[in-house]
Amino acid sequence: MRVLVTGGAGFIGANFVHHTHLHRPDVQVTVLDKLTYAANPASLQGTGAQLVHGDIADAQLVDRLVADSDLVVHFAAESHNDNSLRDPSPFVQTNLVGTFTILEAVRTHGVRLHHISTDEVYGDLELDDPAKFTPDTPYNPSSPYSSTKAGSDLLVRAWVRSFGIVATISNCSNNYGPYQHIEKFIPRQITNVLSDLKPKLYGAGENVRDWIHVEDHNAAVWTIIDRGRSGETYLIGADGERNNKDVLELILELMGKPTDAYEHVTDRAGHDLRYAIDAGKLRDELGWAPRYPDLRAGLEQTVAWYTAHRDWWQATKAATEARYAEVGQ
Ligand code: NAD
Ligand code: TDX
Repeated sequence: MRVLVTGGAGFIGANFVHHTHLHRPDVQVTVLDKLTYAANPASLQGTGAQLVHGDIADAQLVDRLVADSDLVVHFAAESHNDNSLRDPSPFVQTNLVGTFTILEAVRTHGVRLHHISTDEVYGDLELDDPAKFTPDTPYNPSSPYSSTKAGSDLLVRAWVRSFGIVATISNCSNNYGPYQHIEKFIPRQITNVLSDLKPKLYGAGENVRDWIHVEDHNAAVWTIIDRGRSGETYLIGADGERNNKDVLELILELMGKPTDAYEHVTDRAGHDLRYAIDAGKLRDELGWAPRYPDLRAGLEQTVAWYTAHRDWWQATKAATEARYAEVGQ
C-alpha cells in the first residue's frame, strides 16, 4: 500500500509516520510537506519515508503524487490559533485552497482520502455544561484557524456527496507528545522551564482542553482507515478534560519546581472556554480505545522527551518567545 501523508514533517503527521513504520511495515510512505516554520524534517529520521518538499496548493505536484498513491492522509495545515489571529492569510490559503487542491486530485484519480480535523470546528462549551461534542453538534468555529478547518471539512463532505469521492473525516481534541512545536501550550511550558523562563498562562487558566496522547490519535486514524465508512465523521478523544492551570501545575510538579512558579499573561482574543469530545461512535462502531489515557504518565514521558532532545527544539526557542513577547504573551 502506498500512502501519501501531507504535513508529515509536522507534529501529528511525523508521529503518524513513525507509528506506520512500526506497526504497518507493508506500507510505503511519501510525505508531502511545505516545510514551514512548524516543520522539522529531523522528526522523520529512521522512518524510511520519502520526503517531497512542496505545497499542497500546487495542483500539478499534488496531482502527480496522488496518482501514485492508494490513500491520502491529509494532516497539512496551518495549525496555531494565536498565529491565525495575527495573520489569517496562510490559514485561508493552506487549509481551504490546499484542501480543495487535494480533493480535486483524489477525485481525478479515484484515490481514498482521510481528512484530519479538529474539535474546534464545534466552537466551545460552558464549563458546567454536561454536554460534549458529538458528530451531530452544529459547526460554530471561533478563530480564523478553526473556521478554515471547518470550511475544509465541509469541502470534503461536499466532494463525497456531489462527486462520490471515498473519504472519511476525523475531528480530534488537543494532542500532546513528542515532536510538537514549542509554540503550543504543553511544550512551550516544558521548554520554558528547561530554559529558565517562567511558564505563561493565558488569563486565569480556567479554559478546559480535552487532552489525548498523539499515539492514541494516530491509532484511531488507522482504525478509521481500516474500518470507517466513507462520508462519515468520527470524533477522537480520550476523556482527558483538564483546565490549563491544572496542566501547568502538573508540569511544574513533574519538573521539580514550585507549582506557582509561572506568570499570568494577556488572554487570547476570542479564547474558547472548553472543548470535550464524546468518542462513543469510534469506540462502539469501530472498537477503538485509547491506550495512553493517563495524562500524568504521558506528561512525564513528554517532559523526558523534551529534556533529552534539546537539539530538536533549542534553535527555535528564542524566535518563538520573541513572537509571543510582541503581543504580551
Ligand atoms: P503542525 O503545525 O505541527 O504541522 C503542520 C505541518 O503541515 C507542518 O509540517 C507544515 O510544514 C505543513 N504544512 C503547512 N502548510 C503546508 C502546505 N501549504 N503544504 C504542505 N505542507 C504544509 O500541526 P499538527 O499539530 O501536527 O496538526 C496536524 C493536523 O492535525 C492539522 O490538520 C490540525 O488541524 C489537526 N489537529 C491538530 C490537533 C493538535 O492538537 N495539534 C488536534 C486536532 C487536529
Ligand atoms: O503559552 C500559552 N499559555 C496558555 O495558557 C499557550 C501557547 C496556550 N495557552 C492556552 C490556550 C489554550 O486554552 O492553552 C490552551 C492550549 O493552547 P494551544 O496549545 O495553543 O492549543 P489550542 O488553541 O487549544 O489548539 C490546539 O488543539 C486543537 C491545536 O493547536 C490545534 O491545532 C488543534 O486543532
